[in-house]
Amino acid sequence: MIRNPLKDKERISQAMTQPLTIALSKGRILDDTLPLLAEAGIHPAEDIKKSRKLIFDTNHEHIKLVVIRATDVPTYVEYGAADLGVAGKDVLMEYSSSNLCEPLDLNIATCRLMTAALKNAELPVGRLKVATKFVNVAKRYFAEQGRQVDIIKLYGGMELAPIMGLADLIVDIVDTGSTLKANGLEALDLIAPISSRLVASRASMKVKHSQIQPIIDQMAAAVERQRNA
Ligand code: PRT
Ligand code: MG
Repeated sequence: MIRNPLKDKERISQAMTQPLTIALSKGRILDDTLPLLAEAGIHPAEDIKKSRKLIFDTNHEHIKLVVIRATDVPTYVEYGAADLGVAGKDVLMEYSSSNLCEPLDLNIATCRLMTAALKNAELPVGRLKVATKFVNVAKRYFAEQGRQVDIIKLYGGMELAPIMGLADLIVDIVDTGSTLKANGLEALDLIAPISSRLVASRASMKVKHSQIQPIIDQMAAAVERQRNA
């Protein structure tokens, strides 16, 4: 199909009456998000990756982008400070709010949320010590498994915890597995496959439906084109 970027812009602009803010996760998700936004006809007014600004105008008068920490995206969206956001499913599972919905799987920044332990470790039969930054996800997961656990909250470098005897298991993101391997750990169980999602609040999906839906549609088409590329 031959694409006409001007048409995308018109389609989105026509529906625009009120300001609309999209919250993007900085870091690795951003690299994959910008091409999708561009395919949907939304272009930042300046190079986000070269700027220290946190808020950006776009080629659409009414659309602004804010670039924030991945874990802050659901908060901005839930409280209506942003209308749409892009965040990893891991972050959304951990945040877990019934006020949020995920209108689109962007199929980017894919990885897996897994348990891992020292290679060939014998895990205790009783209570397990689990180190993770995904405290809520881990609590839910082990409760479903009927396992008694003590969750130890860490902010990074989870792989170190079993090595230092701080924990029996970790719950962390695995992509290629090379970080685990380099630290003598092995992945055990899959908790969830992860990709980044478009996220909106249920309230703003209602109130700004005519503005948000064309953006979702354009991005869905861009995701589909990438899938088939
Ligand atoms: O870094 P900061 O604390 O600011 O935030 P963040 O770590 O949340 O941001 P960022 O940019 O590192 O990751 C944002 C999102 O990217 C995550 O929420 C996931 O949805 C997604 N993602 C995709 C990943 C990975 N792949 C990934 N490989 N997030 C993290 N990793 C890390 C992982 O934590 C582990 O340390 O990479 C390592 C594992 O990779 P392999 O290839 O060695 O297995
Ligand atoms: Mg990181």
